[in-house]
Amino acid sequence: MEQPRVTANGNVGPIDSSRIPRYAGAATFARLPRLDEVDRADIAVVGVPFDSGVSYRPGARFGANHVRESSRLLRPYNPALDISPFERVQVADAGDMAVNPFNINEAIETIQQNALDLTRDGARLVTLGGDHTIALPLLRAAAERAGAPVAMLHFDAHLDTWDTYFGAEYTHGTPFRRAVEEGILDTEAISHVGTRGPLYGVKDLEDDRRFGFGIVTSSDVFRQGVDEVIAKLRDRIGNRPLYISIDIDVLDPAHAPGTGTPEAGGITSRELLEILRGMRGMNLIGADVVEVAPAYDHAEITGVAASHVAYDLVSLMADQATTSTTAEEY
Ligand SMILES: [Mn+2]
Repeated sequence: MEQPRVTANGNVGPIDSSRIPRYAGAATFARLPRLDEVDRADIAVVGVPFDSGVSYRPGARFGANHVRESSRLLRPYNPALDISPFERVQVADAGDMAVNPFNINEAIETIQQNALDLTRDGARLVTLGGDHTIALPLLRAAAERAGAPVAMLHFDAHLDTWDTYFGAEYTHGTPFRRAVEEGILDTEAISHVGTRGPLYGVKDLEDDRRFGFGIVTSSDVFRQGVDEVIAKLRDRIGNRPLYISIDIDVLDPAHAPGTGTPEAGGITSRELLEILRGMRGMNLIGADVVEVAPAYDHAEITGVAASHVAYDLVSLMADQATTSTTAEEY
């Protein structure tokens, strides 16, 4: 079937929803073209169907396709940032990485290599998980492309800086300890946002602080408010190359029931989107949205939240790529 698309400035955009209803046809992210249909992309949205690193509920291997299905209603103009991201730059859906579900070490190597391949010509990646294990190889690739350790904002109910589970070093609860050990994070500029819930002990927090992480808890977002949180984060990160990793469980289970390790008392999808929009102008070089597990979702609540979050990440990248305004000037 013919697929009429909205095009502008030489960029091939979504399928024209005035001619083909949004619910028709195979899903790509925001109904954008596949990467093989446009040959090149400034921003590539890619899936990683991998959940062999989870410690509780499995199912995030189905996350990327669920987010694609839930992204059909994304429209091309983002009023919150006053930008039409798909007109500004070429955005494409790069499909899924094919990773080994039975060998975590091999999967991590595959993800790192695929991320390097996709960014060879300067494209920025927004990756849809998959469980949080995948952030480690994505950060390795981001640091290699940046030529330096990268700043990171990590939105999550959990720290993900634990050491091992059942002796395993590479799991969805350990990627950021490994990343600090590997020297790929700029430890002057790394923060968790939205953490909450019980820990194994106070040593979890002591270790985390020793690695250099700042923490904005879910309570901090509530008590201090979004604007104060944004100001603190911007101050800490400055113009450094920034990677944003978003575990959808940073949202309260009311806003994201479809995830593997839910915790009560989370931030709202409105707060998450507002904090992200507050990062406008930052040097955002890569991002991921992980831990969407559709088997526990209802009415696409989690999928819709994740797809809007990914849309705002794409919008931030498109904005930063096409304006000369620096982080300090915003
Ligand atoms: Mn996580």
